[in-house]
Amino acid sequence: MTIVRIIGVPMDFGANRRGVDMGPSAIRYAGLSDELERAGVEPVDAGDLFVPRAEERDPDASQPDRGNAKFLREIESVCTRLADEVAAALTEGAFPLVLGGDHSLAIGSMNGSARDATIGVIWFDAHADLNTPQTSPSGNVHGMSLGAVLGREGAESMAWAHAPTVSEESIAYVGLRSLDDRERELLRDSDVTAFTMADIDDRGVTSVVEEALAVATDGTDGVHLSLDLDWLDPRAAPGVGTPVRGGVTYREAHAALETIASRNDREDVVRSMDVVEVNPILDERNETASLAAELTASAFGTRIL
Ligand code: HAR
Ligand code: MN
Ligand code: MN
Ligand code: MN
Repeated sequence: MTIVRIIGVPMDFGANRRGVDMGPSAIRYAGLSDELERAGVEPVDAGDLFVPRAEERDPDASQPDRGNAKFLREIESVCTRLADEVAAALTEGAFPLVLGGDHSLAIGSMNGSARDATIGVIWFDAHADLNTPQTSPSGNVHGMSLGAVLGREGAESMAWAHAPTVSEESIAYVGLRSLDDRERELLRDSDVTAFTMADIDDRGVTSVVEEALAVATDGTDGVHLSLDLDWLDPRAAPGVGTPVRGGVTYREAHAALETIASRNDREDVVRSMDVVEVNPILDERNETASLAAELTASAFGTRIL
């Protein structure tokens, strides 16, 4: 039976709103382990990584020459330790499931997943997270995870984040609908595959996810799945810091993750996953955290019959 090692990362250094640091505990409280057991895998909770308290840190204490990127030193420290944890889980034969926390943590999970393998990435998100400290309008590192991992121009101050075994050709976005102007240019000039909400409208979420899987598995050893809860429509997932109208519905989200599960049933392709951006302070009765737990289980194959 697949052992799923749960790694909590209570970090909000990469986001502009306090609260995502409580995500891991809200998702656990919502019954993640039970959901995973029902999906036929064995959860083992490794606890939370140590993350310093934001109140004790100065966002600009990083380095003045590092461009527009807040809490860069703190994020580097967390992501470096997370990469080690993810790589260790894989070496020991477990599936690393990372609970966030803000999406900057994906720098750590992708680096860990790609340490001894060439990986593809599927990015369920309203946002592309392709900024660099040079292009970011906000300085929030959760909007730069992929820009940094790809080592894009302008991300020199984040050289530690570059994962050479992740290439643009093996990355697929699903559900994009909010890009900064500079980010749109970066995306157009890249070899990353982007399926927007309009593609989901046209072709249906199942076929879009199948295509994303084709992109991320072609020539790779496995796939890292990154699930940002703001991918969903805010009516289904209100507890996120940067909601964008027009996202996938509750049912489309399940269908998407079930499509991943059924592909994975035939052939093990997904090797690691993160579930990020749940903000319990902004949530309604923990429903976004519950949804995060449900969708995670769907990725492992919840069955109705
Ligand atoms: N693109 C914007 C920025 O860089 C907003 C990005 C972020 N929000 C997220 N990421 N939750 O997916 O600031
Ligand atoms: Mn994101
Ligand atoms: Mn997002
Ligand atoms: Mn590279």
